[in-house]
Amino acid sequence: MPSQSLSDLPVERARADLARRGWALLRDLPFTSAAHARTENADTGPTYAYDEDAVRRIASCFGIPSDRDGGRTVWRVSPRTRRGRGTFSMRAGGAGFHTDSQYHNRPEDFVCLFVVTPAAHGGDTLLATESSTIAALGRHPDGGVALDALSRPVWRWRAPEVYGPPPMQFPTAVLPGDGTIRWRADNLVAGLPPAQCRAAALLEHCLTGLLRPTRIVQRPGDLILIDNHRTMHARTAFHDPARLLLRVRLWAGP
Ligand SMILES: O=C(O)CCC(=O)C(=O)O
Ligand SMILES: [Fe+2]
Repeated sequence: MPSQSLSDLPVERARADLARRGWALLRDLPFTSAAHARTENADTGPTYAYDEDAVRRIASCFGIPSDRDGGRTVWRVSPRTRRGRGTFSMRAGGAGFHTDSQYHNRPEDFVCLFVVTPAAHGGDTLLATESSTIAALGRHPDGGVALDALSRPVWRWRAPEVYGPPPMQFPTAVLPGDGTIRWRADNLVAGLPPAQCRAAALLEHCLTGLLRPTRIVQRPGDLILIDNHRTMHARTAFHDPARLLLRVRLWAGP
């Protein structure tokens, strides 16, 4: 696999992509090493080792790593629970469109997904910006009503149990109209009023049916860099227990 040294990373190009379109993709980065063939099943492809210091150094080119949830800056995203409802980073299967840390008053600014071992099949990253989400809502006859409900500061989310006691969250808007978005459907607080339930369902319908997301078929050595205020991410279904990503959330630099 061709790879570059840390000093020739295309940091400026990635920053420009991030600013212009809300995400960036860097390929063949030097944080994965020698592949180990998976002998048990020729269909699955090799697994890769990784250098956590290199991951931290690369992430730090784009911001300040956050250890707020889980107490560590580099979080392994790999299937390790059979609970179908476990948080996205701990189970196999698909993940719906969301922004990270939506349950905090101030979500981190960027999310880095470092691809160590992609799933043998599936597990692709899907990306949807705030503007493409509003455009998708606009393609539905009830989209305007939903957008009105989504723009009100009345939305709250439950924090995943694995991260400890939940933060106290002030209600906030999903689409406040300032170019940002905050969303995750499966851990909205329970007992929403009917109008909010309808808006949430319509947004999910638009995200699955009326949106043309960007799709990234992952490769070892990829860094998918996401503006967590402007772009949602999702993943397609997968089963491969060896899939491994490393997630680093970042605060924008000073
Ligand atoms: O597994 C993925 O592709 C993304 C995981 C994710 O969105 C997360 O851990 O927040
Ligand atoms: Fe995520």
